[in-house]
Amino acid sequence: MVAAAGASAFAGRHLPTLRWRSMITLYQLHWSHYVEKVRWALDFKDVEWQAVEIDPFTKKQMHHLRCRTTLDTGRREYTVPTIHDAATGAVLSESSSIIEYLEQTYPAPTLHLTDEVKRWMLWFDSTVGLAGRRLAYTQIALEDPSILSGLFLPQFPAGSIKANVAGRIIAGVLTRRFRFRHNRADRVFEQLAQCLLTAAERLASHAHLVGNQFTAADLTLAALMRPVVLVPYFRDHPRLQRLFEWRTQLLHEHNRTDRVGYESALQEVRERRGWALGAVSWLSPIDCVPAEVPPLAAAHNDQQSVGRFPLLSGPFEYLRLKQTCGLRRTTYVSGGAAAVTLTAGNQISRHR
Ligand SMILES: N[C@@H](CCC(=O)N[C@@H](CS)C(=O)NCC(=O)O)C(=O)O
Repeated sequence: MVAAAGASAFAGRHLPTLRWRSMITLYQLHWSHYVEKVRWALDFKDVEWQAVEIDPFTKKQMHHLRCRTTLDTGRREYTVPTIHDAATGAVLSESSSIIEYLEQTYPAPTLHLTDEVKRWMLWFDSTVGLAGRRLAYTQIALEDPSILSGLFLPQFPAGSIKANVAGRIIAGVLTRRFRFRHNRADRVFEQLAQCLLTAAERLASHAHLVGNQFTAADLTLAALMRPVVLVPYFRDHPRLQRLFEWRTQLLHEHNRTDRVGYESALQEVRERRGWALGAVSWLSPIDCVPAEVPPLAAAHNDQQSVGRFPLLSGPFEYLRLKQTCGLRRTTYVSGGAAAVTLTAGNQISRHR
């Protein structure tokens, strides 16, 4: 289901023949949208790289790097993307810091890292990246958790009992890690809508977010929107259709793969069943006023500690999520907003 699932080393585009010349090692979970942001920057700058797929549970491939990120909770953890540049000895995590490093070390072609571009990047990292991940995982956990074992435990054959049970346990652990049960209280939909609608407003009259050329801000938005496509509330949002088109066009121009395994897997399930969890019970139509891009000093990261016994507490969290998530079934129509009925505002009205 997932390309290269289970591989311990995942080839960059110049491997394997040029492995000995590789300059940058990219530590990754291949499905991470933050990782895709860095892969895209590396390819754009035509820097040679190789990827190391990490174990998502132990992250043991990264332990020698001693480069951890500080989460919003204050905990310090290994995160991907992290790079090691053999040419300079630099080791860095945080996708936007990595892009700044690449821009300084490999300046051409440029990603135009002006202060304005950096502000957009950090806002997208802290909003589109986090909220998109949280809401897409919520959808998968509730619609078909076995897809999660395809990502985290690819050695379990798809469709097997093991994969189904493991998927539910992972769904529980992720529920704790990303606070799925608090999506409403944390106003995750609203924050994501405001950021995307602000970008959409700018892109309605410009081809790029900043200036007249492709910058790291465009790259960041297009890469980090990938999980958002899985969330029907946004996928079918009438004021975001042009933004999705802009993204598709940009991916096409830059030869980026548009779809990863978990996305196709969920789409297949939705098409087979004919429904998705597409309606959000508590949301009134979002009449978003575009925001100013906030001046952030660093990207937020909302990952939480999963506690001491996540395998025991996870299933209870998952059951409670199912009871309280507030998502309702809507008819699933593949291919976008065209066939969707909407109320006067933005809320999808196809309850079954
Ligand atoms: N702000 C960071 C976010 C990085 C991040 O959260 N990466 C996730 C993968 S999407 C991760 O490393 N997760 C490891 C874990 O959950 O333990 C960036 O821009 O690089």
